[in-house]
Amino acid sequence: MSKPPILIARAIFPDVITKLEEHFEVDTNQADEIWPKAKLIDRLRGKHGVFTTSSERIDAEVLDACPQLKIVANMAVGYNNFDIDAMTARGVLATNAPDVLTETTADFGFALLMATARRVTESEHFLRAGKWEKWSYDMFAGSDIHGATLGIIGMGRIGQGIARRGAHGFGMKVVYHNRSRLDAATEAECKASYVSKEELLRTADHVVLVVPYSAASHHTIGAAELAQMKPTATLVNIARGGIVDDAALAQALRDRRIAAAGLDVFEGEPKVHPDLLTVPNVVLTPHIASATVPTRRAMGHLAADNLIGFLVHGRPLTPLNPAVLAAK
Ligand code: 8YV
Repeated sequence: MSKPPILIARAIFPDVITKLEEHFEVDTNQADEIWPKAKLIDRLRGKHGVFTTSSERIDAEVLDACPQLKIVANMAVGYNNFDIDAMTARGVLATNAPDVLTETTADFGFALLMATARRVTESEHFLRAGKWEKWSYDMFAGSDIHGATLGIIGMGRIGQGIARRGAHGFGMKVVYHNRSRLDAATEAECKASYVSKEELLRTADHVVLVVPYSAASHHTIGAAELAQMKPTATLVNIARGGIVDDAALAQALRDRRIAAAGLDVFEGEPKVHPDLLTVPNVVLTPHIASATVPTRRAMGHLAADNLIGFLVHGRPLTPLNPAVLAAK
């Protein structure tokens, strides 16, 4: 029997490709070219499944051009690159890659928070530029992490990981805001208290954003919210570009409306708002929160296992639109 054809839309670990080749006729983009939509459609025609990253947008136009497509497996927990309704309407299954990246991403959230609050990159640039001539009492004096109030917006698995690190590791007071309140046991485990968004912005010393991107979460932080924060506060975004109004943030950083920001994601990335590149009090990283070798490998294998689970055995591991399965 011939193997079903699939596409791997971006470069990935060779062992993930090998695993998929056992079950499928595999077309790859191992050169890791950034395909325009027309090229993606061209390569996707006739394929039964596709392995995507969050850079590939799968919408109604793509789906209509590729009617053989049965499953889109994202190597990412976030799936705002998918039009889920369009997939469900056409009976196409969507899967993501949750859980395997939770702790790694929470680690990075903390790394970015600490680098931001303690001005790590700003001071390194100063040193590398040969400007370090003497010690002085206020040189790169930042703000404390231990004992401070940590405000987390978006208290899913990664948000909870950041809360646990803050509360248990650094003795922080943790407050959170989320669409729904956590159960009492989870709140106790994270030592986190539920507050309104306004109270969080007003009281937190450090605000970390871990909310999924949607029309409802677009510009969760804009000029009005930045104005509510303490002038000594830091803001960290490891969620998605578009959660923060980057132009408003650059202005707030320039005006010292808030002390500093740490950003791993950007509106329109990989382009970065030019004003963010010129303000000194921001730490910028290129969307690497999940980037450890074991975690990226686990994400790749989970996406592959979803393709195999569904197309070979009829049982995907982490479906996003299970209504498609029920309709089969
Ligand atoms: C990925 C991410 O690196 O999982 C997510 O949602 O943003 C990152 O972990 C990236 O999206 C690759 O698909």
